Amino acid sequence: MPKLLDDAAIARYRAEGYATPLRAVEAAQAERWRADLVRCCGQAERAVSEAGIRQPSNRIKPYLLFPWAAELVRTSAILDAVEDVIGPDILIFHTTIWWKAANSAGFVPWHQDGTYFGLAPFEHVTAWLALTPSNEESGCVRVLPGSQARGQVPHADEKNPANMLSRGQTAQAAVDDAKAVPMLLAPGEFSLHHTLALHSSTPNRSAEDRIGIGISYIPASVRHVGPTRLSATLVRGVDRCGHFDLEPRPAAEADAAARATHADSINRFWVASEGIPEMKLVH
Ligand SMILES: O=C(O)CCC(=O)C(=O)O
Repeated sequence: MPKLLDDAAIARYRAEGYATPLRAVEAAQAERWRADLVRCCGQAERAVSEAGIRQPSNRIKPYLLFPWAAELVRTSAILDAVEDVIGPDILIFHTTIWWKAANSAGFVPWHQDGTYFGLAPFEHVTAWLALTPSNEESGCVRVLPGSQARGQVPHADEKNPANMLSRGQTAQAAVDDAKAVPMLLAPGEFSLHHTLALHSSTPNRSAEDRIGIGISYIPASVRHVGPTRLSATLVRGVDRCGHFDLEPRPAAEADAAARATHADSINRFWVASEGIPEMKLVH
């Protein structure tokens, strides 16, 4: 019995690689999280992403630093939908805050998340939660239906200062832009996309920043293929596999223990990234 998606939505996710739009929380809660996010993650170490430079670290895995973010990634409606597609034992492998400033040039080229994570098998799903309106004007995520069935396609680094992926990773595959589906989301809504689904986004031409969080959930059975032992957060069910060291939830906002956990987790991730060419300088 599915928890949030119906059978048709699950069948569509399997066939087309995505599900959208889904309601996570009411708009008022999304606005509280947006304000928390601006307060805690607003001071970027760099204002605009540049190919070849990593994301500001407090915009990566913020759920290890901030109790509000730890609550966000455990939103029951999101976990229910994730459980419907990957099963009941769920870990968070990664999370990125996607912040596109108002009227800015930043874009995300066509890519597959699975290229960079070094996870096997390809069962990871990204939940993308909108904290501001995400539409065609503000540069919402667009997905190519059915593209996950192509399997892993080659990617190449295409340097462009406006490319929001850290080294400009771009799928070297034919993409018919006319077939792209914009995943339109109101604040508090989320989409799911499969780790092999080709997706991209265009610049934000609206007068408001477009802010969303991409949360990478994996079943506990998925493992990382590199030699570095990584950490992950158990958010539902039981970890019977032990492929990752389990991360603690932050007790207080960016306290010493939370900062140490966050630094350790990201350091291990970056060490692993250096060892897997496709993961180097991941987004
Ligand atoms: O937020 C965007 O524009 C891109 C998001 C993305 O690539 C992802 O969540 O995997």
